[in-house]
Amino acid sequence: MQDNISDPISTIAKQEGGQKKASRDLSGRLGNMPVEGVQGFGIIKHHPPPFDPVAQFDEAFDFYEEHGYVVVSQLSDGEVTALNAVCDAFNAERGAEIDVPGQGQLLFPLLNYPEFDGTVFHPKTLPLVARILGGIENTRHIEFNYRGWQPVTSDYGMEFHPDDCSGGLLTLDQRQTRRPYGPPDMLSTFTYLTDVDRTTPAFAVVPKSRRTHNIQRLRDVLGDEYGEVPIWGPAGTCCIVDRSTIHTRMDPLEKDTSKQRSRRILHHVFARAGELRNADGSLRTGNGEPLALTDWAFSRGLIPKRLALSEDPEVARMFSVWSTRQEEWMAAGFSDVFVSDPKSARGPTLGPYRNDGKQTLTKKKAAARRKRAKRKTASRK
Ligand SMILES: O=C(O)CCC(=O)C(=O)O
Ligand SMILES: [Fe+2]
Repeated sequence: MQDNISDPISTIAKQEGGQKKASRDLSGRLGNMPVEGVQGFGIIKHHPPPFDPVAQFDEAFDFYEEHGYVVVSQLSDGEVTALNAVCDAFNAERGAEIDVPGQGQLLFPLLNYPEFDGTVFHPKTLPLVARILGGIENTRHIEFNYRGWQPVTSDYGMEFHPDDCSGGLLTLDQRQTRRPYGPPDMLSTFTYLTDVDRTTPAFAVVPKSRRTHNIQRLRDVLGDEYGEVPIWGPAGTCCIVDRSTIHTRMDPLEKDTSKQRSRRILHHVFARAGELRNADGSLRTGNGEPLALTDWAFSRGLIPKRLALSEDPEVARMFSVWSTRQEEWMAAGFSDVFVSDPKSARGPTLGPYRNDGKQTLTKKKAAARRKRAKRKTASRK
């Protein structure tokens, strides 16, 4: 079977086997801060103008396949205005309750804000998302978060990183060696609700990085082709990206904080369901998994009744990947008290927040939970 993605890192990785790592080749997040005081190497490159994902469907898909990301125009001005009005309301209502240290404002709109449901099924992006994931029948929604950032009070200096792909089930080695590479296991869409340019932070990607987690090695391999690409565009612009592509929230290039502006972003994560086999016949792992639970984000990944039990079969299928926490919530009759997370609430906060990040899962418990979730997901496919 031919490989469909030829990022150079995948061929280099084999040749390097057994060689000693260069000392600067630290893995993980530390390895992605090679230059003091700079995010990445500071080698800034630019993406072409956003594609119209309907009129330029094939071109947008081809660009994605080559680079691991693509930028498209998604929301209309009317949609941006309407969604921002909802965000204004929940920001005013929740205040500091949704301020997460180091993260800015974080809200999970899926549970109580049906106003955003259309962004999951958006006609501009869903067909392209589905094509990348190998068909709408294999496309599942697993997370939705809203993030707000303000100059000075929000954090600066996020490291370049891949988002942990497949809840840690897919190792770097598997990502580097599987043939064919695509379709990916997970795909993110980042949609801007505010204009993004050099005065704001920008979602930024390292093209062709989906098969590594270290930008130093990638730069060695790509040479002059290596670049860090801030996604700039008007509100309504959307970046569709392999979840394992290396990315960050790039600080505003404008360093005078009095000239910096705030930014709002919507982040959806889709997973590929169904079975895929490698060229050698072995079963590919990592597909269709719910995201691992984070304690400070208790309502992350929960799906409300109107979607999980929708009578519309296409909606129900889209929301059919359930974590064990989801099953516990359903067993509790979708009770508000069970969620108790201001980061997904609407209206006045009910009772104490039971999952404020102080509770920690032991490693053993977390592993058992993942194993159970895996078994359940597999039995539903
Ligand atoms: O806010 C951004 O631009 C990127 C955030 C990020 O890395 C993430 O949500 O995984
Ligand atoms: Fe990330």
